[in-house]
Amino acid sequence: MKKKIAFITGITGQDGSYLAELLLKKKYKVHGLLRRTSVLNIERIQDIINQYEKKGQLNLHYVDLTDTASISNLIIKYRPDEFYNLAAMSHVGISYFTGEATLNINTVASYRIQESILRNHKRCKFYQASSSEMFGSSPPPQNEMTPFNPQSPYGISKVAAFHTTKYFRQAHGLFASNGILFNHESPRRGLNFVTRKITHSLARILSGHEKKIYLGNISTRRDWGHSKDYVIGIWKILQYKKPEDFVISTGQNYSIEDFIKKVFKIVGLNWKKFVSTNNKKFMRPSEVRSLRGDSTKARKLLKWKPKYNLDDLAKDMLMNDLKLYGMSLEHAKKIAKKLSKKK
Ligand code: NAP
Ligand code: F7E
Repeated sequence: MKKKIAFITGITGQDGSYLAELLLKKKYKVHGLLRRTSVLNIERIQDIINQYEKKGQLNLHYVDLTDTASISNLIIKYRPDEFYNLAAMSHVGISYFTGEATLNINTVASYRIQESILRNHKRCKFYQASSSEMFGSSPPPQNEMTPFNPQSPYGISKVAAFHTTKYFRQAHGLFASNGILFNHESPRRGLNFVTRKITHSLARILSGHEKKIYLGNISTRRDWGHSKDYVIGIWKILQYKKPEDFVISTGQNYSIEDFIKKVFKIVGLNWKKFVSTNNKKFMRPSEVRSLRGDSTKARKLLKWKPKYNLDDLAKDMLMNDLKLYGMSLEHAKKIAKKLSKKK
């Protein structure tokens, strides 16, 4: 049987790397679209490059998402079955400073890709990485029927890309679906998202590289899952019999403070002595206070459900960061004991 061909933008990111692994295991031919950077940024996909590139099952292409021809040429040449659009300026806090660029990559690039699919290869299915940030100030629980009230340029860009996807579906008959994913994390999460900042900084504190973690508002609440579980949801959305929009979430939410407590408890350290909060640099002009997703639709129609809970996730992330600094959990606990006595 002919192997399915998938395109992934954002393959070098957290979700792109896990999704590529999943699809390669399912025998897809994967084409990763990446941007040129002055320093090669392929750390998260180095293992699959080693395993699959020579066999021709994984191909990487330089593309500029502001350049329609660079996208269209690849669609025309390889005629993908599925197109996963994961590339984005994905940091909400930074989007307040780079609003125009955020809209260009997160919204206009999505429009460009879908228009190119429509013109060149209409039977290609399209996935748009939509986000719970679109709900913004709408109170939880949020599901597919909840109104959007974005609170940041990032949220606005994702609402516009969401509607772009619906437009290509409804007006032009594309198989174009939105996955409305709530926060999801992993050992591959970028270092400046709050969960990874906490696990990574704790590893740095225990290894003597840092003294304190400086955070912003720790009272906000998020519904956190594991990226490994969520990429399965992403794939299932495009395997559904028709294009639709789905919320993917755990249904539980916790404050940032709860997450800090969980992580520090793993090594037995009192977090209050090591965390500074309400630092101006990390406060946002408008906050999304509470997100908790109702993913009943995905659980019922896609038979999707997460395996990881927040304790598993926190442990997975912390163990990885301890390892980066050459520490086992036992070793980390011993250092924590010493630090507790010192202060
Ligand atoms: P991520 O780790 O930040 O990865 C983003 C990817 O987009 C990276 O591969 C990045 O490339 C690429 N990218 C950024 N700007 C680009 C540009 N100008 N041109 C080309 N590529 C560009 O994000 P993630 O957590 O994997 O999230 C994947 C997608 O899901 C994003 O669209 C995000 O907005 C959305 N989403 C994420 C979450 C979440 O909680 N993680 C929740 C809902 C929706 P570089 O590696 O070169 O920077
Ligand atoms: O912030 C607060 C911050 O940056 C979570 C992206 O993947 O999920 C992510 O967006 C909360 C916010 O994620 C710090 O103010 C406190 O209330 O980890 P975050 P996010 O903004 O929820 C959505 C669903 C996406 O789609 C996005 O792409 O934590 N917070 N102190 C802090 N946040 C950061 N980053 N750094 C702090 O020091």
